[in-house]
Amino acid sequence: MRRFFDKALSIFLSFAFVCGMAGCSFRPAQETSDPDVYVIGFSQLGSESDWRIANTKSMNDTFANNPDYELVIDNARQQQENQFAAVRRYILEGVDFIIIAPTVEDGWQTILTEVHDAGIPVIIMDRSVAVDDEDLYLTNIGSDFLRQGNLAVEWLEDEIPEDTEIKILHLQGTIGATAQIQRTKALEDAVAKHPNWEITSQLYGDFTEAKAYEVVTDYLKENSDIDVLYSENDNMTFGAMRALDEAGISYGNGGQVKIITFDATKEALQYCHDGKINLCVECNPMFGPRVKELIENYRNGLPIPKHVYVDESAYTTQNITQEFVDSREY
Ligand code: GYE
Repeated sequence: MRRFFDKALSIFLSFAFVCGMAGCSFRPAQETSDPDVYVIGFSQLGSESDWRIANTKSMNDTFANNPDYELVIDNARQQQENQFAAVRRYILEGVDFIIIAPTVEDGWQTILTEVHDAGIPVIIMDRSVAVDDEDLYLTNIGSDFLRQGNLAVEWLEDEIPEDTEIKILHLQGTIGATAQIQRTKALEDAVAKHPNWEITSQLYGDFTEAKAYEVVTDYLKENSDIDVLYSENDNMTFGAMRALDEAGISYGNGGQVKIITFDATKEALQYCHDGKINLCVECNPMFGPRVKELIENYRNGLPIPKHVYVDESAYTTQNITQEFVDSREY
C-alpha cells in the first residue's frame, strides 16, 4: 500500500496541477475580453479522494485547450459555504454557465434561485441537490448511487449463506451527500431484510483516507469481531486497510474481513486483482466530455434530459484481469 503521506502529497500535487492548468479559483472569471469565449464557472466540492482528482482532471482536460471555452474552477474544500461564495462570485462576474458538484443535497434553494434570477444555466454534476423546483437547474449528471449500493448488497447476498451471522462495519462518507445517502440506504435496507446481517457500527470517514484510518484504528482497539467492511469510497478503504494491517486483522480473499468498496479506482482495482479487496463497485468520474456535450446541446437549443446517469458495473478478483487494471484511466 502506498504510504499515506506520499498519497496525500500526490493528491495535493495533482490538484495543484489541475488547478494550475485550469486557473483554478482565486482569479476572476472572464479574464478574456473575447465575447466569443464561453465562460464556465465550476464549483468543485473538494479534492478529498482519487475519484475527485480524476473528475476535476476530466473537466479540465475537456475544456483546457479549447479556444471556445474558458473553464474556471473553484475548490470548495468540502465546505458548502465555500461553494455558495464561488457561485455568487460567478454571478457577479457574469459567467455564461455554472456547473456545481454539490457537497450535500440540502441547502441549495436560495443560491440556485439567485443563479436562476441572474439567467445563468446550471448543471448539477456528480451528487444531487434537494430543491423544491427542479427547473432551477438544467440537468443532473452523475451516478445512480442506489444502484451501486444494490450491486454491493446483491454480491454479499450471494456470498453469505442465509444461516450465517455476519457483522458489518460500515464506513460512511460525508453525511448528507447523495453518494452517502444512497449507498447507506442500500445497505440498511438489505440489513433490514436479512436477520443474520448486523451493522456493528457506522463510522464517519468523510470520504477521506486520513479520517477513515483514524476512526477505524480507534474502533479496532475495542472491537475486532468484523466479517465485512462496507466502505463508501476507495480512499476510506485504503485508510481502513492500513488500520486493519496495524491491528493484525486479515482481509480480502481468504481473510477474516470481506471488503466492499466504491469507486473502483486503479489502485483499488489492483488490490482487488491481488485478492486484498473482495468487491469494487464502479463509480465513473470521467464526466468532462458528456458535460461538454450537454452544454453544446443546450447552446444549440436541443432538449436536455433532467437526469443523466453514467454506465457502471462491479468487479471481483474473479472477473478482472491485470490488463483491465492497467488500462484504468483513474
Ligand atoms: O465515491 C468519492 C468522492 O460523490 C461520487 O465522492 C462521489 C463520491 C466518490 O469523494 O470518492
